[in-house]
Amino acid sequence: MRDAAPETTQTVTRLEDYAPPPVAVTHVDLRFRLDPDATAVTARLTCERRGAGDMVLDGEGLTTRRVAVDGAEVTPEIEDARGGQRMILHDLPDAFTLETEVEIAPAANTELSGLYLSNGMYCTQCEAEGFRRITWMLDRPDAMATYEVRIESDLPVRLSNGDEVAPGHWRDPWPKPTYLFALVAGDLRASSDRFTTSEGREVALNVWTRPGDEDRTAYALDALKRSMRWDEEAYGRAYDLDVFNVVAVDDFNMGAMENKGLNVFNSRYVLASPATATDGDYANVERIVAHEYFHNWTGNRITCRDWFQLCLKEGLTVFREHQFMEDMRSAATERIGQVLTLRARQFREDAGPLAHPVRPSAYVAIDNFYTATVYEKGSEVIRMLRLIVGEAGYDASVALYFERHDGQACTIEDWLRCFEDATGHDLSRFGLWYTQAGTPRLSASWVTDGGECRLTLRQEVPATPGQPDKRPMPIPVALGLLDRDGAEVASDTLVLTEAEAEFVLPCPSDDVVPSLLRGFSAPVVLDAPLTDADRLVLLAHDPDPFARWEAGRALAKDRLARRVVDGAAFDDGWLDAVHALATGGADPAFKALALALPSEDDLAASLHAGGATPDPDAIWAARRDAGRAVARRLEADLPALRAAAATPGPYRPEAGDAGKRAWAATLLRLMTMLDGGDAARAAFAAADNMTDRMAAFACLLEARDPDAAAAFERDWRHDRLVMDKWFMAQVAHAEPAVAVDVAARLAARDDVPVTNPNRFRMVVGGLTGANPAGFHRADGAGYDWVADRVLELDAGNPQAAARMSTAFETWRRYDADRQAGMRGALDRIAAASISRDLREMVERMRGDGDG
Ligand code: B3K
Ligand code: ZN
Repeated sequence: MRDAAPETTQTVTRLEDYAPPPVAVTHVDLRFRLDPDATAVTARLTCERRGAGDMVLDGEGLTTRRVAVDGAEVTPEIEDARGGQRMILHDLPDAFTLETEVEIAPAANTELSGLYLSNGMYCTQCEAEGFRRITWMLDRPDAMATYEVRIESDLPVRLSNGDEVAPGHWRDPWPKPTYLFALVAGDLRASSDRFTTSEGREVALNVWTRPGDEDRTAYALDALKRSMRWDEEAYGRAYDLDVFNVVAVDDFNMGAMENKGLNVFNSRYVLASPATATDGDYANVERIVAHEYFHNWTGNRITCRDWFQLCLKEGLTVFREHQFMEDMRSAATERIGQVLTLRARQFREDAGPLAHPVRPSAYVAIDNFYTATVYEKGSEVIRMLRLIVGEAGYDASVALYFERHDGQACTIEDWLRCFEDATGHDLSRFGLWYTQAGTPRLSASWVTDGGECRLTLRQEVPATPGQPDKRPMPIPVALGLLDRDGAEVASDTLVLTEAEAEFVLPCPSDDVVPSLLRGFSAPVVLDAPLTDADRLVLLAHDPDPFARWEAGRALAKDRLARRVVDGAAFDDGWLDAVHALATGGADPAFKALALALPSEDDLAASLHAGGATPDPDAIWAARRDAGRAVARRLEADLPALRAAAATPGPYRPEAGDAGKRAWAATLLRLMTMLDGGDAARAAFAAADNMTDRMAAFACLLEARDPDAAAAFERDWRHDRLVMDKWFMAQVAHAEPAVAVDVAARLAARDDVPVTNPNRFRMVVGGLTGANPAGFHRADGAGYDWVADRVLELDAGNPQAAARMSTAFETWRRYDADRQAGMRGALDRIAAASISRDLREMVERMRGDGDG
C-alpha cells in the first residue's frame, strides 16, 4: 500500500527501491586532528565487493583533500545529491582499501548534525545522516563495520565508541552502522561507578559533564545500573564492552543518542539534583537513560536494514522502556501517562495531514520521521502483539529474534517472522498495523439476556493522506463486565479481526457495565454508549486502574465539551464524584491524574472529531471554570488534604513521594483559584526542592502575581537548566491574550539564542504546546510570530525548524479565520528559501501531495 508520498520537486526515497550496496565496508579506521575551523579527518576503509556495480559514498559539506584506492590517488566523480554530495568510484577490485582525507569546520556547524562544538566541547550526532558530514562513507544503516578511532587534540578528554586502548585511541569490536559512531572531546569531568554483568564482565560506568555539574549525576548513574540489571533479568541481555560512557551536552537537537558505548545526552535529560530538577525531570532521566541503554541490543546489536524500518528499533525500545518504568514505578500511573502522551502526540499526528504509517514507505528527509507514530504507536503495536501471542509467546519470539538476527540489519518482516516461527500465529493481517496509518475507531454495543452478554464490536480505519481505503486490523480488546454493585462478573481478552463481529460472554446478571479496552489494550478511539451512571460504576469499582481513570476522564470531558458548546453548568453529580475521589483512599499519584482535566488540545481534537469547530478561547475558559467549580466543591477539604499529602524528610525522587507532591500540587492549584495566590506564595517561600518550587511558581503565574517571575530569576539566573523552566512557565501560564507578547519579549533576550535548541524551544513551545489559546489568538498574531521563529531557526538548524513547524498541523480543525491564518503562515514559510527538511513538512501540512 502506498502512503503519503510527498508530491514535490525534492528527491523522494522509497522503500520499494531498496538495494544492498554492491561494495561493503568491513572496517573503518579514522584519525581526527581536531580544530574548530579546520578539523582534518583521515579515513581508511577496508572494502569488499558483494555484487556488481559502482561504489557510491555519501558526503556533505566536506572539503576533500585526497582520495586513494590501494594507495594510488584517484580523481573521483562527485555529484550533488539530496542536499549533499555523492562520490562514485568505478572499476574497483574485489577487495581494496579506500583512503580519504577531508577537512570540516565544527565551529561553523549550527545544524548540530555531524561534528560540532558546544561550549568548547566537540561532539557528534550522526543519526540519521550526520556521518556524511564528517567523512565519505556508505552512510546507511545496513553498512555495518568495526571501527578504530584516534583523536588528536590538546583537550584532556577524548572519547569514542568501544574500549579505549590508549589515550584518545578507541577500538569498537562490534560491527555497527555509521549512525552509531560518536566522538566527544573537551574539558570534562567524570562521575564514575562500576557494574558487574551477569556474564561476569566488569564494566566501568562514567557520566561526563562540564566542570561544576558533577553533583547532578548520581541519579543517572543509578538509573543506568538499574537498566543494566533489568535488561539482564527481563530480556536476558547483558552489556558487551568494558566501559559505558554517557556525556551531557548543552546544545543538542533531541533527548539523547544511543551511540555504541558512548551515549550522548541533552544535559536536561541526564543532570538532576533536588534543588534544580523536578520529579518530572527525574522521571525523564530514568526513562531516557533506560531507553538509550536498551538500544544496545534493540538498535545496536540488531539494527535497521534501512530507515523505513526505524520502528524496528524505536518502537521496540520504547516498549522496553515502558515495561521498565512500569516495573520501577507504579504500573498503573505509568500506563496512564503513556496513554496521555500517545493521545496528545500520536493521535494528533494521525488525525492530521502528517499522518503516516508506523513504517512509512517514502520520505524526503528521514529526520522528519522520528515521530510519535514511529515511536509511541510503534511501541503500542508491540504491546498488542504481546497481548495476542501471550507473555510466554512474546518471550520466546524475542529470544528467537536475538538469536537469529544478532549482528544483522533487519526489517519488520524479520521481526514478525520470529513471532510466527516461535508461536505458530499467522501475523499477515497484524502486519497492517505497520503499513496502514490512522487511528481506528472502535465502536461497541451490547445486549444482555438469558445469562449471556452479546457484545458487538465494529472497527473503522479512517482515510489518511495517500491511503484512502483501509482494511480491518486485529484489535485486541481486554474487557470485563461489572454488575451494578461494581462486582466483576466476567473478564476476557477478545481480538476483533474483521470489520465487525459479535462475541458472546457468559453473564449472570442482565444489567452489566462493560469495561472495555482495559489497560488501553489497543491504540484506538473507543466509542461506547456508556451512561453517566455506568461511568460512575467504573470509576468507583473497576479493578483495572486505567479503566477507572478513563471513566473519570470521560465524565470530565463530557462536561467540558457541553460547557464549550452550550455553556452548560457543572452538575452536582460530577462534582460529587470528584469530591469522593479526592477525599477517598486512592493512591495520590492516581488522584492527581484523575483530577487533571483533559488538555485544551485534547478537547479541541475531540470537538473537531465530533463535527464541531473548536473555539480555543471557549475551551480555555471552560477549563478555568471547571477548575473553579471543583475548587469550590472541595474548598472545605483542601487544607486537610494538602497537609496529608506532605512528604516529610529530605527530598527523595522515588515514585511514592513524587506522587504525593503531584497531588499536593493539584491541591495547591485548586487553592489558588480561591485565594488568589496566598497559599502558593507561602509554598513558594517554603519550597526546599524544585518540584514544589515550580508547582508554586506556576500557581503564582496563574494568579498573575506581579513579583514571582523576578524573584525566581534573582535566585536562579546562574543556572541554565532551571532558567529553561522559568522561560517556559512564563509563556505557558500567561493570560492567552498576552501570551504572544510574553513569548516575544522573552525571545528577544540575549540569553535566548536561536542556536540553543533547548532554550529556544522553551519559549516557542511554551506558546505552541502549552498555551494553545495564546497561540490561536483570534487576530493571528501567534501564527505570524511562530512562522517567523520557524524561519529564523531554519536558517541554522533545519531539523529543529521542521519539528517546530508541526505547530501548524492542526489547521484544518479551526474556524475559517484561523484556518486562513495558519494556512497563510504555512504559505509564507513555503514561499521563503527554506531547507528541504522544512519544505517537506510544510508541503505535507498544506496537503500538496494529496488527491
Ligand atoms: N535514536 C535517537 C534519535 C535520533 C534522531 C535523529 N533525528 C534517540 C533515540 O530514539 O533513542
Ligand atoms: Zn530510541
